[in-house]
Amino acid sequence: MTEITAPKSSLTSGEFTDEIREQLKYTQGVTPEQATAADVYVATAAAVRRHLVDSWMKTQHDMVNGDTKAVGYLSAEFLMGKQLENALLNAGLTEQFEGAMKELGFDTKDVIDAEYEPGLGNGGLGRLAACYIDSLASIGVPAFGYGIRYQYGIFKQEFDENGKQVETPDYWLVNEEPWGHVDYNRDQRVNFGGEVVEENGKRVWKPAWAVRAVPCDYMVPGYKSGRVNTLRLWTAKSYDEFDLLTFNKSDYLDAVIPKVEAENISKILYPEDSTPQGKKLRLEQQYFFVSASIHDAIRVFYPGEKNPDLTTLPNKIVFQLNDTHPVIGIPELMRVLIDEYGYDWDTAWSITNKTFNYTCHTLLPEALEVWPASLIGELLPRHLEIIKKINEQFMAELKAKGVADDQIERMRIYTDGQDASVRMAYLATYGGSYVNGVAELHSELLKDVTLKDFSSVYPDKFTNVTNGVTPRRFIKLANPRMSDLITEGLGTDAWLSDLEQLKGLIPLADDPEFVKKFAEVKQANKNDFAAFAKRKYGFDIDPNTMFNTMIKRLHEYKRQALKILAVIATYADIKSGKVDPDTLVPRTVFFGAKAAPGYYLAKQTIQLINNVARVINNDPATKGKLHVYFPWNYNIELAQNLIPATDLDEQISQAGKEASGTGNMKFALNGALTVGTLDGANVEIRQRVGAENFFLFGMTEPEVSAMYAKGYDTKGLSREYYEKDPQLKQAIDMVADGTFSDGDKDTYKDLVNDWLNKDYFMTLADFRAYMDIQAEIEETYRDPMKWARMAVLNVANSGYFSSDRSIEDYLERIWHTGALK
Ligand code: B1H
Repeated sequence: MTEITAPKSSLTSGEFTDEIREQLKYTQGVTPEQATAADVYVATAAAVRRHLVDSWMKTQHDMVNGDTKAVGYLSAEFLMGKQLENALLNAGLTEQFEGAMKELGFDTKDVIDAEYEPGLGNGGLGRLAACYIDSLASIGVPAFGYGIRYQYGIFKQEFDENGKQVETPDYWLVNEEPWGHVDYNRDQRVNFGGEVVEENGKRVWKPAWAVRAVPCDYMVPGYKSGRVNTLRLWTAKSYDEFDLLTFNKSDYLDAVIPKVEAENISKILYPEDSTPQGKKLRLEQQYFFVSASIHDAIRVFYPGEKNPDLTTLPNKIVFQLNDTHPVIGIPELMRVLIDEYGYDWDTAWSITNKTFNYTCHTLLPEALEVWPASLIGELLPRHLEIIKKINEQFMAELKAKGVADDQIERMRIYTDGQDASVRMAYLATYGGSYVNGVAELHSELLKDVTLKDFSSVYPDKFTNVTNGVTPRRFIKLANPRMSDLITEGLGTDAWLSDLEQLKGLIPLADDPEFVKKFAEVKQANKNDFAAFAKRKYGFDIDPNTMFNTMIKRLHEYKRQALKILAVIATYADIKSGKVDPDTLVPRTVFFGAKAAPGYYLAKQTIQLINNVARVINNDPATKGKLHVYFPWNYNIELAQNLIPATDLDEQISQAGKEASGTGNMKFALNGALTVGTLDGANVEIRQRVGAENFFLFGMTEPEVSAMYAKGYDTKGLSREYYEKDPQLKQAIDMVADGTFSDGDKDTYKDLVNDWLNKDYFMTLADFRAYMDIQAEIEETYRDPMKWARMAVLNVANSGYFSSDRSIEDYLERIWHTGALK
């Protein structure tokens, strides 16, 4: 074994060029003269991988042979983004790459662009998983990310001529994908269906069909840690390939069906964010990757052992359940221990309980997965038996603790009766050691509302870990200019692995020279973004306007509707002459958002935004004063380009609905100011950057609750706001009267109807406060040095929101492990 090495700075550009040439020749089969940027990308990726292999092997060796417990992060989503630049950074090869591209005559941008972005996640939850595996490797904690290698990631979003969202498949594997290594020799068998029979007094599962889980391994290099972990994503393959060869000619098409069905399991990512669909295929996906991963961990940690002592499993690995999606892992580990390794129930329970922990990412009741017992019984009959037994044990335990009968009834994991079902969040809470929310407010609400019955019985299980983001991708790579300025200001680049060091910038907020440079960086980023948007979308953006951005999934609770109504209101004021456009701060409003394909009101909101953009951008009355752009297909690349160019970030969800948010952290760390509600991690951001450097508005969570109690959504109270506020009324009337639908009054009728009669997320009730804070924002923006100073203070005080800190919190509060020695 070679020693762990810090990133190799000793390699010269010339040597790296030779390595790339060699890959071009022996792998791609092209000369440097024939090579395209795509060839060079693949060759460079292969060359970088080679530099990581020794550290990867050493990390695995140390993990298996040492006594540092590993982390298994079980997640249905890993939204990784493009890999090349990040791998170069973490391997310490960025400069060599730049030199090599010069030598080979390629633009680094073209080569980086040649990579197809893998979209194996929906949004925040998937991106958080990606940030966490980066931080685990950077801190040096041995870890596996376990998930699914979907063939189709999150859909590609386009807009049709009416501004409607159109979804097209994201076949990210069209071209060579140089990062993953398919390991056919480390496959796992995953069984489904069939029945459970009694044999020699034992329950024995006789499955009806099986799928072959084949791992594809991705190296996860730590930043300057010399450690490289593994992201293991499973692909479903059929065992029936062989039968195809013996097919009866007339049955050829039928002969292929089992293969197609088996391979469907890893075919596509469900594009639902927050509202899971209780579909059979989805449960198959969940069980598929979780079962394969658990067996894989046993294989890794007890190599070659026929009768491993699995009572030591909790000392070898701790599994983190990323939301309810992998919770079937709890009955699966029970089954493996009892049926496959012969442990008794109590021993198996003790092992399982110590091995799992659960992170909840939501407060929306509809987002907590509940599976029909009939479906679990059909696909996983043995698991259903185990779940029922867990439920019985649980209820007996509650009874013994003196919990009241009605509370016990409410807490059932398995609900009896006709519509018998299994509540995965309850199973996870009882079956694991710890439950955490993802921001302080969220964790409090989890304890006090969503899982109140559980926290009253098991208060010590509950904890908080506030989310974080990786500064390597979201500061260093996304914002190189600001990174250089920070390094210059602090006199070191050590902040990249210890983000609290940004505090050292606080005194520089009072240094006009530094603040001026900071403002110049923002301006340069805005110029860059305008050029990028011209190239990529054909937009003509004026970089000398305020860049005001709202990028996130389209969901009613996030309230894109509030933002667009405010834009419409301002537009109306200009049109009616109520406001002289020359008195306004010129502003460019950006939206980026995908809607779940079946989410009707969200899709109508997208259509409305697109048409407001069309009307406003073509109206001479607002030219140079107010513009709206909606770049389609919001993804990690767009985030990396737009966040560093943004002046004002929108985090305007209804209080009590956004579990944390992570975009809010990325913006604050890139020197954008936030306009936001007291929701999710906004609360903690504001606490840290200072109330005077944050634009707060809107109802608080208790005010929202009181408003529901008054019957806001059930008694149609939103209409009062509409009637009483002429500016709001005018904005809604314009949507209704066809201003943004070529005169057609029906286009947005369901949206308007919802606003006026239900408005569950209280957009109308918060409208006035939102308009008022905009006036304050404008006044502040008119003083560029003041704004830039506030932005510096946002950066300086946001170091807490590094995912390295989140991981340290998980290590201390939940995982009880640490870095490899
Ligand atoms: C979050 C999800 C989610 N919470 C179901 N819940 C999904 C739920 O495929 N599904 O069915 C997919 C995703 N995602 C987000 O997690 C929260 O809304 C954010 O507030 C939070 O920042 C993020 C990471 O914790």
